[in-house]
Amino acid sequence: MSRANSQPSWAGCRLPKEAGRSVARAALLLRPRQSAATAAAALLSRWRLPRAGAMVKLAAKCLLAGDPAVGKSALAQMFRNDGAHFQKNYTLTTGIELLVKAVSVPETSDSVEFFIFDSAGKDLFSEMLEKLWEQPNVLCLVYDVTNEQSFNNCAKWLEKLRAHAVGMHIPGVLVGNKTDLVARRVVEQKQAQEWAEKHGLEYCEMSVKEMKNFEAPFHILAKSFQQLYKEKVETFHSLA
Ligand SMILES: Nc1nc2c(ncn2[C@@H]2O[C@H](COP(=O)(O)OP(=O)(O)OP(=O)(O)O)[C@@H](O)[C@H]2O)c(=O)[nH]1
Ligand SMILES: [Mg+2]
Repeated sequence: MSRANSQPSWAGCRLPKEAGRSVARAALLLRPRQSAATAAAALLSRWRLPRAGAMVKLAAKCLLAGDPAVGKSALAQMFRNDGAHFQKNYTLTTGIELLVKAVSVPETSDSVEFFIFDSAGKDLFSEMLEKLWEQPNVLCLVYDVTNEQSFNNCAKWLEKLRAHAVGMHIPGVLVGNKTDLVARRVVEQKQAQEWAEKHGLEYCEMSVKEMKNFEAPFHILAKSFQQLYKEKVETFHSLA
């Protein structure tokens, strides 16, 4: 979403205020014999689309989900503090903690500001907080490579996300955490990667404890989200 104006949402991306107004006006201005496409094109021609190549600042609601104790909060804190602090003691999250941090989209001048919703993994709490899952833009789904159940439950988390984003494409990344616990590992990379691919997710592994790769999920999501935004803008350009 462009942060220059207020931000109506459109299929997971946010577009400038004029776009929202124009599209809303399309219905009103549609004349009896005019097709929807013609009306939309007429209106979009009045809306100034971002110039190709212009620097874009996007913002995205990022759901951080997964079973209890897989390391979601440790990841969120580590990411926010640029690797300065590893949360050694387990403090069960009982609600949703909101963290905000911007990242540059790799190999571009664009950036994405993530509003990270660090969600409770425990069912009792997560079910009470479903309202806060509404209108997500991206998903960071974490499991623990030493805990098979946490991997198996990723299907449940994904289903839950999709119920909150019917008809929308939500870029997501599956993250295997705690790779430092080599001897205790039970979920192999290949297995998880295949599952991620099958479900349309990117994949990466990390050890928050060893500060390995903890920024990777957000870089991946920034790239995917920016890509989605560009596709939406191109679609609008082609209509205008
Ligand atoms: N060995 C190891 N431990 C980790 C790693 N990341 C997190 N932990 C530990 O795992 C425990 C649980 O971490 P949290 O981040 O609180 O887990 P969570 O997913 O937020 O759990 P809920 O809030 O209950 O959903 C803590 O004791 C962390 O220190 C890691 O990469 N390696
Ligand atoms: Mg937590």
